[in-house]
Amino acid sequence: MSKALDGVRILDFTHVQSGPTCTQLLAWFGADVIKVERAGAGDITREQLRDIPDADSLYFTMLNHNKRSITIDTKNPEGKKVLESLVKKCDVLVENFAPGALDRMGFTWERIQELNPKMIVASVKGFGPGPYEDCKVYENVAQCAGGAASTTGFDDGPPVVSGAQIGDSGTGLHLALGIVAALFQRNTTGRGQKVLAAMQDGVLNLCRVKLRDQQRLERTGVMKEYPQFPNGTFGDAVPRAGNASGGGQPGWILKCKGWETDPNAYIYFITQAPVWGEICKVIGKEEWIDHPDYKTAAARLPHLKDIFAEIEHWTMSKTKFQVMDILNKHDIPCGPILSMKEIAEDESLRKTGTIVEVDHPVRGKYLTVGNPIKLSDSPTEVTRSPLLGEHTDEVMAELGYNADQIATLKSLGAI
Ligand code: CAO
Repeated sequence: MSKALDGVRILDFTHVQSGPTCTQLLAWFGADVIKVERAGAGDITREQLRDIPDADSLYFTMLNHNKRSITIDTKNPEGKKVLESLVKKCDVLVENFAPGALDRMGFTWERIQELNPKMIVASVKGFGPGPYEDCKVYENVAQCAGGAASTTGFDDGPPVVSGAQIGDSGTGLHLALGIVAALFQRNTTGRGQKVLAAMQDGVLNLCRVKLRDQQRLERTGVMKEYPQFPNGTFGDAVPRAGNASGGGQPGWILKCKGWETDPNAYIYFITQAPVWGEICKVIGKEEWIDHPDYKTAAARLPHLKDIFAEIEHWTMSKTKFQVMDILNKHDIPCGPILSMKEIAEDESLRKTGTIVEVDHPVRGKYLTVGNPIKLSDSPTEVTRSPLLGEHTDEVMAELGYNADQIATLKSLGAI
């Protein structure tokens, strides 16, 4: 079956996590992704957090599926020429070097335009133009600068970063959308363009509801669904809200049977207004259905702590999966706190291709997260990440170099 991005060639100059997430998605949609790495070393993540000596790390393999790898020393004059040939042949150059690195290599936007006016140049940077534009940035820096850390955690504790890699993988996802949009626009303009996704911007985009709350707070001085209401105090900035829901239906994480020994025996429980009566019946508090303190969503807001405590009495008598089964029969929204172990063993996620087992010639079998975006006419087949330089000869031949030329360039250390 054909793929959505068949025929699109990506010059993948990405490393670590943010850029590789983006190009992996493009590869899954069918683009030919040619990853350029430095000979001998390659993407630094190949050797980071290794669990098997001398095998590419899971960090690398899980972010670089379906790609080809070519080694080029882009600071070597002959290597630069090879890179120029690739620029002429590809549709998109994706990079997430530190600010200015591509220019220092001699590949300014103007030079790339000279070589290939249709080329789209897509970049992840830590910050957009402004005081921090020259800074190097990693995941948690972006979570802090994008508003996620100040709004995550409990109000009596310090800011907290999330395990979800919203700065790196989140920005890679934003960049992928920008690239596809630029490819679409190129169909009518015939021109390439620059695509920039700054990690601070990407995180802030995902924290949109907190900027909403900042403005609500400034107008009203209080947010009734926050745990600070009614007995705590609000300052002048959005406080950390613990496990409160970010939406209009109050929610909290509640203990389930076994919580004393199992750190994940919890469930997220949402007191959705339309099913309030059902909630009262399930937990055995029918008297709350018409009680003036509990009857309406507005009346319940000052009593949320007591309400969740009462619901928790009930959830603690059952496992999180029993709670899930019972609540779903009543259309009460809830979600078990699943550990990575439980997710890795989840049969239904394997059936949909969201969890995939991949075989690798050096490390053997491992699990990865497959494409979370499913296209009915462009199914994803996850193939293993390339070994360093595995496709150098193949790509060089496609660029028109013969075997002698390839051997000469290797002897010069250019590829
Ligand atoms: N041949 C020769 N040189 C190469 C090369 C190749 N194939 N590939 C890369 N290089 C060079 C670059 O030209 C650059 O050299 P100069 O500094 O002399 O110009 C150098 O390698 C490394 O680039 P870098 O500064 O990007 O790498 P770093 O490890 O010091 O920094 C990071 C890493 C992630 C902090 C930085 O790249 C960055 O801020 N990127 C943008 C934001 C981002 O994506 N962050 C998320 C990373 S995922 O957690």
